[in-house]
Amino acid sequence: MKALLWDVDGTLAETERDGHRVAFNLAFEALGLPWRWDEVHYGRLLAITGGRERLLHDMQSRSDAPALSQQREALAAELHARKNAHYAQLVRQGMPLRPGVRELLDEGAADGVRMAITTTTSRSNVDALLGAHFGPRWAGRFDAVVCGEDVQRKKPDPEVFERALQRLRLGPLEALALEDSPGGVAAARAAHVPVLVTLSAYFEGATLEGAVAIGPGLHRRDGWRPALPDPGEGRITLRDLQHWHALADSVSQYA
Ligand code: XBP
Ligand code: MG
Repeated sequence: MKALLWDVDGTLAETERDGHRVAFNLAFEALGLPWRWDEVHYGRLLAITGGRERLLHDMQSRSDAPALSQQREALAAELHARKNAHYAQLVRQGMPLRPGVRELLDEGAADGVRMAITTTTSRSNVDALLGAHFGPRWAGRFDAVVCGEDVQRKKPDPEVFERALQRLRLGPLEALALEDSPGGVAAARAAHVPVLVTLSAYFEGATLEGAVAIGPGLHRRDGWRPALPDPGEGRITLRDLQHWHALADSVSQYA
């Protein structure tokens, strides 16, 4: 296991429920639109990757959305730009990393494991979140940063992982992806990258297949499937990831 490939939304922080969703609603309000996305509705919309794509999808079921597709595109672009500006403000005001994330990033770096960001959110959103936590030179902590603008097809397409592996010059089995959602798992699997799932608020009850391990978060050692040989107190460590990563070779789910 030579690299960790980190998803952003839901994996590094609860940015979907507390960040993007809230920011979309602020953008609707700013443009005088009566649309509001509550937590349940937004959860359904997460099946559509990409904020602009999500807006266009939602407009299909709104009678007060513009009739012409060109107008819809323009409105989605405007809303999306505003949403990202609100999002950046929200994360600067304080958007905690999920517990155990910072510790694992630090441990991996100290141990020589390479780090990459593999997200299909916009680069400005990643910059806002990681800049708030690690300062303006946050990108120096990562050997590759692949975002929505860098791919032609967003998750669940494997392109984001393929690009990261190219940049790292690694094969898929030399990496471990960290994800929180079915779409992320599907993308990693399609790229033949072993994937571990730290379930986020929106996907706690999701059925996920093909992950090397699924658990409630990197801050605890219990509640994981498959269970660790030595559960108990404490957070998930690099050694635990290596343990699960080694299972990927033996259980042949990635063959
Ligand atoms: C997350 C997404 C994004 C965000 C919103 O992708 O689907 O669309 O919800 O960000 P990932 P944008 O799981 O790969 O991080 O508005 O920038 O699309
Ligand atoms: Mg995610």
